[in-house]
Amino acid sequence: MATSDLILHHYPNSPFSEKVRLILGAKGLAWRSVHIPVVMPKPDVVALTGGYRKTPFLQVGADIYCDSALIARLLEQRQPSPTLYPASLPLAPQFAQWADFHLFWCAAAWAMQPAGAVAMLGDAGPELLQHFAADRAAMTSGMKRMTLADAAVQLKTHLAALDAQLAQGGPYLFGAALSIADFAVAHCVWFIRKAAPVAHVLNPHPALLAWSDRMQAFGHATHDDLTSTEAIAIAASAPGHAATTVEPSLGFEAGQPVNVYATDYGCDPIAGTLVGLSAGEVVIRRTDERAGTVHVHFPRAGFQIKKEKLS
Ligand SMILES: N[C@@H](CCC(=O)N[C@@H](CS)C(=O)NCC(=O)O)C(=O)O
Repeated sequence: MATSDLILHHYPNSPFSEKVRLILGAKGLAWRSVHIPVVMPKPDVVALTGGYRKTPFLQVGADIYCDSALIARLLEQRQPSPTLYPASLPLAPQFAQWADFHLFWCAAAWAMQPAGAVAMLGDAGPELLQHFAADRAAMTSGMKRMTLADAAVQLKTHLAALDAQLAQGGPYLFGAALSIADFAVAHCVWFIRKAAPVAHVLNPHPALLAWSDRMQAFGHATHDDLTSTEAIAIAASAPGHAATTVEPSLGFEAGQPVNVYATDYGCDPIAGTLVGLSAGEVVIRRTDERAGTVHVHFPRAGFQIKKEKLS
């Protein structure tokens, strides 16, 4: 197998990783796989991302792409077919944002109710379950988490709407054209299906289940394994970075020290020097003892940039 320069840092049970794995599958892009820890601490993750702790992220040499929405756009550049952004569906990315937040948190609260969590985390044991719960509580400390009662009623409403949409013929959510919206919903449904004891919530929705089978049939494309130490060494020895510029009139200047924050959860600041900015992306340069000089990329939507002194 030809070695790919696309390195996905992920873990098997991660829904947003499944979203990216299925996109890699649909596009037939070979990749390299680094398994990362499910909970903090994640020293090898932080060496590359500078503090972004969410899963997944994608590495290409010394460029680090955070957030599945941005990773999807990079993969689209690499392999435009099948497109994730058909011209006939201009609202697909906005719909995907809804699924990645609202549908995801309903699905997560439903799937991680005690019976589902035990099935998902399996042989983890009570200590690990507790550690997992404390880790996720810290990650979402600024956010109002859904109760199971909230999630149950909202999830059922969303699932019924998705099923009714697909029952119009599909084969994809918005008809003949596959789009990023399909992948953003697919990972939420996949997560519920993995939580087998509570997956019955999907049973009244045959069109949704058949579509989920179709999405999973894209598979994950060919990939081989890499250790996080090897991935860090690849960053350290990379010859340079992807070209990037700070566009004018967006409120910031190249070379400014900034902090970048996710605005929903996992909002830890990532400090660096601004080297790239557009309507779609913010890029900072930072240096790590082991990884060397890396460029960390974030989507502009869902992230805040603040001019601040480097700490
Ligand atoms: N907006 C992010 C969300 C990523 C996300 O929430 N991932 C979950 C796992 S699927 C996570 O980071 N959980 C905490 C962790 O893995 O440490 C994206 O689209 O990539």
